[in-house]
Amino acid sequence: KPSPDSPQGHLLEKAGIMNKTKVVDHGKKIRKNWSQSWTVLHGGILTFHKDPKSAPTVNASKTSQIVPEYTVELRGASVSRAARDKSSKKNVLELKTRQGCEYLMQYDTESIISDWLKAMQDTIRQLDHV
Ligand code: I3S
Repeated sequence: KPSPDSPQGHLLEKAGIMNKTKVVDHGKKIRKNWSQSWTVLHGGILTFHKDPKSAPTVNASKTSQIVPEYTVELRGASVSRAARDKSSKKNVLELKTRQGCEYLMQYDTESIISDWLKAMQDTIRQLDHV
């Protein structure tokens, strides 16, 4: 049953720290720039927040954690384990959007990465039906 908070019904929600980099921007390959990100999955949107370490001052670092860097619409997206040639890092996910953007997401703890993979796949599947 749709709730006021999520008009499209129940969508899984998840949040945590991830390493991420954008690799393709609207079809154009871009240079990797891995950074840590507070990552939130809510209402079919994945939001990567800015790396607090990139903040210009110590005081700004708290607020920068809540500033979105990328917002990714999961409707029509696909996510899977990245092929080995995509990164030398372990536990890497590849997220491709309908708009032709691609992101890599990585975390050293395998269980955390498999939970994110499952949550995003479930969300994408649910979005197919609404
Ligand atoms: O796929 P690539 O180009 O080997 O990715 C690595 C580079 O982006 C590298 O940066 P510079 O080429 O600017 O020095 C990064 O430091 C590495 O982390 C990238 O590779 P991994 O395998 O970590 O995704």
